[in-house]
Amino acid sequence: MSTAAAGSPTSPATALVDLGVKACTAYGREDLAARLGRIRAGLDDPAVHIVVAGEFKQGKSSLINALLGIPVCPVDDDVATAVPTFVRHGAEKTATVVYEGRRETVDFADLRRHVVEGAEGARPARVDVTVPRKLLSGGLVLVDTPGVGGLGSAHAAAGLAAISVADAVLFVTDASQELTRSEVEFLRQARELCPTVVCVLTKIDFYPAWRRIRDLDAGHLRMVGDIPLMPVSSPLRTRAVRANDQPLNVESGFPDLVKFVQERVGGGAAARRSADAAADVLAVCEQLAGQFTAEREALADPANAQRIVDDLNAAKRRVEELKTAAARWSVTLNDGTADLTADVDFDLRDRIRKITTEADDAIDEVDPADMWPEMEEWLRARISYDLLGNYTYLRRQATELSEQVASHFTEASGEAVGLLKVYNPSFLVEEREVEHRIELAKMTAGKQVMVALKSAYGGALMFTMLGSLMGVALGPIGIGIGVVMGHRGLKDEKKRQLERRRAQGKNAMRRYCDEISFVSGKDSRDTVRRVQRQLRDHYTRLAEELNRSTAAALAAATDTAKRSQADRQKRLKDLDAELTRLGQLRDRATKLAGAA
Ligand SMILES: Nc1nc2c(ncn2[C@@H]2O[C@H](COP(=O)(O)OP(=O)(O)O)[C@@H](O)[C@H]2O)c(=O)[nH]1
Ligand SMILES: [Mg+2]
Repeated sequence: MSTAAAGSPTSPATALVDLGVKACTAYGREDLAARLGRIRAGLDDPAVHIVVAGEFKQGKSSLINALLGIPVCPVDDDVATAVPTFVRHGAEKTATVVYEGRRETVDFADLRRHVVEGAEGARPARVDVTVPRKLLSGGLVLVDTPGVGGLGSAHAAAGLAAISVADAVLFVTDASQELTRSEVEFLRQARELCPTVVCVLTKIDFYPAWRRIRDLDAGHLRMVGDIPLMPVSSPLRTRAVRANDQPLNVESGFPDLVKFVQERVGGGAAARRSADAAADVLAVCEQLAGQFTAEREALADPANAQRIVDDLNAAKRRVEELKTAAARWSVTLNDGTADLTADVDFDLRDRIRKITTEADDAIDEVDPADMWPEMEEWLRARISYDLLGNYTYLRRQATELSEQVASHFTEASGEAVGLLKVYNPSFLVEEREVEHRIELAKMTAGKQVMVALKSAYGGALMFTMLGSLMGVALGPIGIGIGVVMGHRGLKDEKKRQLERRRAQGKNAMRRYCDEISFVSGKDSRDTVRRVQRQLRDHYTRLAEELNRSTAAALAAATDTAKRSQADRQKRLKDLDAELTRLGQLRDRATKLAGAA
């Protein structure tokens, strides 16, 4: 990983974290320095994923090519993109086809062969492409997703799943007609999963009535929430770039889109990362300052020194409890994980049960011989949406669990800090501070869950998972009407055969649903386990940090009794200097956390 360049959007945060590391090292707290080191590594890796989603043939691949000014993603009139393509910055054009478990470098010019529908051989999970383009040099990654006819399909859910770990979504719809109901529904779900969603209206060069469509779409978007709409034309942009024609470029609508991508998306992601980093620096400052504050107060007010030591002893016992296996946070985490597993499993079963009932009812109404392809398509779409619903549920519940665990720490450490506050109201500011701490705790709590989820899916793996699920065949259905039909009882025979087809159809649906239940049940149990591990490691480290901080405060406060008068004055001066320095670091961190 390269070091974030000076002048990058996260460089103020990097500088702040570096100062924090210096402070931790100076005070002998390599545990806190290590924590900030991990944060810094995160800042150094600025990958910001923009997923380009939308229905089949709306112009997703063309949009990426026009944005970059070079043909990267294959655009075709009759063949669809079948594999997600990740386009990153690189010194040279390269293309790597990623299969489950192996990677294969291919000729850039040959890319098309691998990403379109119907390519021979094993279907790759994704394709990684690098191109030397300035737009991407800050870490932007554009993800071209497979399109399919009708967003109600399995691919749409795969797209949504990728969106759940994306930094932004460019939703592409062309100006041939207003947003359909399924498109609006997709946007609604994307909005819940991703902080930044923008709707791009393509082909405005081709549809003269695009302004009317734009206005209609804007109306739909207002119902969904804060989603900007940007009309563009990819061919105009391509021509403008080739001819270096500024007015034409403006007409293409791309300057606004580029600005949005750079500022709102790139800037937004950088701001979130910076705020996360600042939150950690603040937490570290608090732990470092606690020690000095206690010592300072004991020195300044020898009559009270014993009481301070007693209080710190009590605080020490409280945070020591955080380290034991019987700690309440640990119980909350273990019980919560068991509940989460059961709840997510129940949610999945409940969804599948409803689907099965619906499918059975539907089959009773029709002759599967006529309707089977439609039923298959319906079932796949329905299941993939419910799988995603199940995943969203998991994510929400896991975040809540992490917040519950965090609250035990806010309580224990809050009490410790609150205790010190009594002696020095000037340093550890007002009540507002408490709310601020809870906000920060929540922020870190949610972040831990996302870290666990992202490490598992990495955006592309989710595609593969859903993709392979969708590959489960429903199996052929015997369509033997009239084959074994005798001359007698023709009507009865027809009825009997219809019943048999219905039973076969129901069976096939059940088998498919069982398979889905099994595979995704296992997947979500694994995911919950990963979340638990992440939370356990994070909060175990935090417990250890708090223990060291409290122990250091106690030792320092106890030592004050041994100091001579002259020594005391000198030490007081030193401590004031340290606290001022830490106060400055805190102020910087607060400002940065607030700026986001
Ligand atoms: N006139 C015009 N055609 C476009 C535009 N964007 C895409 N197309 C065409 O629409 C078709 C589908 O585009 P493609 O990028 O493959 O769509 P995707 O399936 O969403 O990736 C292709 O024939 C493109 O040339 C546009 O802005 N204007
Ligand atoms: Mg495409």
